[in-house]
Amino acid sequence: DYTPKKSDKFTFGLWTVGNIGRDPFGDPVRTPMTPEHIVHKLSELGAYGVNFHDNDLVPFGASAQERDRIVKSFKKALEDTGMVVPMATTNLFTHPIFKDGAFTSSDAKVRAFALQKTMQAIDLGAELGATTYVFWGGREGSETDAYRNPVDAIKRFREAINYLCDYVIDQGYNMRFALEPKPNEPRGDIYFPTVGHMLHFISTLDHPEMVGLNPEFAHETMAGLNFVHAVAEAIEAGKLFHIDLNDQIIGRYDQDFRFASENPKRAFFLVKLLEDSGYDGPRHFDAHAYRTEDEEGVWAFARGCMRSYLILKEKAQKFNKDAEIQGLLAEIRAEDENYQGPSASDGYSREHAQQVKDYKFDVTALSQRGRKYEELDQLVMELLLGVR
Ligand code: GLT
Ligand code: MN
Ligand code: MN
Ligand code: MN
Repeated sequence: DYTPKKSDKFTFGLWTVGNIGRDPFGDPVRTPMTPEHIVHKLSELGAYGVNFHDNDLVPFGASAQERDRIVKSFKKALEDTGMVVPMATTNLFTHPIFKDGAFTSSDAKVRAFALQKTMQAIDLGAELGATTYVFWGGREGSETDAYRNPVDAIKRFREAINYLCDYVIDQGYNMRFALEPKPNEPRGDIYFPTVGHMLHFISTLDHPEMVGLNPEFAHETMAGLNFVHAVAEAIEAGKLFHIDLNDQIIGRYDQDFRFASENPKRAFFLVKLLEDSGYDGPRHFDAHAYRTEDEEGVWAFARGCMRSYLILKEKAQKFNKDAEIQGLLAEIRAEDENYQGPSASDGYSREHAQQVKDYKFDVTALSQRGRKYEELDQLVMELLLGVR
């Protein structure tokens, strides 16, 4: 049975199930729910935790007393349900002050305000137990490069992240940063558009060990990229600190569909990669219900995200146990494994290089060998389509 358990570590953002269905062409279609109500409902559905932007919880400009009252009531909902807050983040995109960016804004006062807002939000996250802090720079970009040199934007973003790492260290918080790339929307182009761009950027920071990735399925997909490969690169670099799961059609606007609703095959390879890799962080759904839905539809959406993950996880286990699939894989790998000649994994030496240069390859035979991937992929499809 596919009923989620806390141990599955499914999480949702307050802004995801809380999405009221506003879009660029239309007004909200759902009434806002309180954070406490969301926590209770998600817990009933089997979720493990909830994430938030500072302003999902505490409205922009709230007084200190108001903040404390809100946090107290939210903490009570967490205590009553056993729900946790694994991740928190800052809203650096809704308020008009961020129209030209936050950490990369061309206005020094706006950049300093973004630091102030983020440190306050980090304090809030730490108070509620968050150990991962996400940076999604939705407004860090441009529609025209006529004004700001993009090299300056990169330097400013680095200064801000370095500064905030020092802040976390100085406060003694148990917290790591996870940077979330996106190619565009809401800006025409966003700086650091993909996982690969972010990985390099991280290697230039003062505390690279504190900073990793929060890749999102929809974001690489919008750019026409293979999300599974992007996640693999993050995993291999030891940088998969968090993950945003949803679905998306290539080339469209930012859809944030229910997980696995659009491309279940890609979702399957993702779940398989996550499960096989031993990733043990939260499985966070950064998605929202169709605008056609009422509150009941929102919970159907949330249930669907978790259920599809568990179904695909079971499929991944079946893939690993299926005798025909494993037999075919073994057959495909046999020649590779039986190769006795010199290879790159031996490491370089002048003598070894000479051996490689002298080695006689049967180029014709190697070129003519079929890979049997059609057969293998069809087995995967039949597994997914439920006839295996
Ligand atoms: C926003 C965005 C997401 C980010 C969230 C965190 S906010 O919904 O589309 O991808 O993860 O800031
Ligand atoms: Mn997103
Ligand atoms: Mn996201
Ligand atoms: Mn999205």
